[in-house]
Amino acid sequence: MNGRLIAIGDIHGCHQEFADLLQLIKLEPGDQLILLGDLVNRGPDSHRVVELARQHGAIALLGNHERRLLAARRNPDKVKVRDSEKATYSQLDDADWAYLNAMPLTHEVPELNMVFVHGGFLPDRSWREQGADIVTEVQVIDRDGRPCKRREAPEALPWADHWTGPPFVVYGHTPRDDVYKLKWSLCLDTACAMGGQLTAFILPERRLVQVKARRRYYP
Ligand SMILES: [Mn+2]
Repeated sequence: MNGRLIAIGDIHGCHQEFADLLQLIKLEPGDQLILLGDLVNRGPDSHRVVELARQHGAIALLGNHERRLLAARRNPDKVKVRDSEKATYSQLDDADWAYLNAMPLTHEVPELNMVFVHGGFLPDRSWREQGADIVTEVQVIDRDGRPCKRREAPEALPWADHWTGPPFVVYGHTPRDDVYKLKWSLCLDTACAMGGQLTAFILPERRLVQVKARRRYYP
């Protein structure tokens, strides 16, 4: 690694906050951005987020929102675009779709013993074997060991509470008021589209940088 590695949590269409954050961290040539998925939907302009990501050569991981949009585009007869996604769907241009289409599920940095992913992992099998239905979706693990959303199993613990590493996992997808840091994981989804903050984690120095959302874009 020459420059820094900069991971950023769920941007969700908040292009102004994304630009603000890049300015605040003084992005330099040689820095590598890793976006933790869910670049699109909820905020004001998904196209501008994806365009900015492309312009900076960011590695962007597949989130559940990109996955659903791609499924609707590939299989329009089977997967309907939700009303809440129609604006995004019509904003994205061919280059944006190609970028979404190429998004990997995970990004590994062996020299830091770190893996980046949108949602998370189940603790009972190798992270490398886990598919998109798990790694873009999991928030908590229910009593039967299944990956769920928080609202589906309100009493269940976050997947990260079960994760004992290595590797150290940096992820998004579960919005909270602030980062959720445990010994072997760090969640960077600080609910920007809901009026929270957009968070960057800068490596190797392990520094957090945040910008406040200009307003609440999503209920
Ligand atoms: Mn998500």
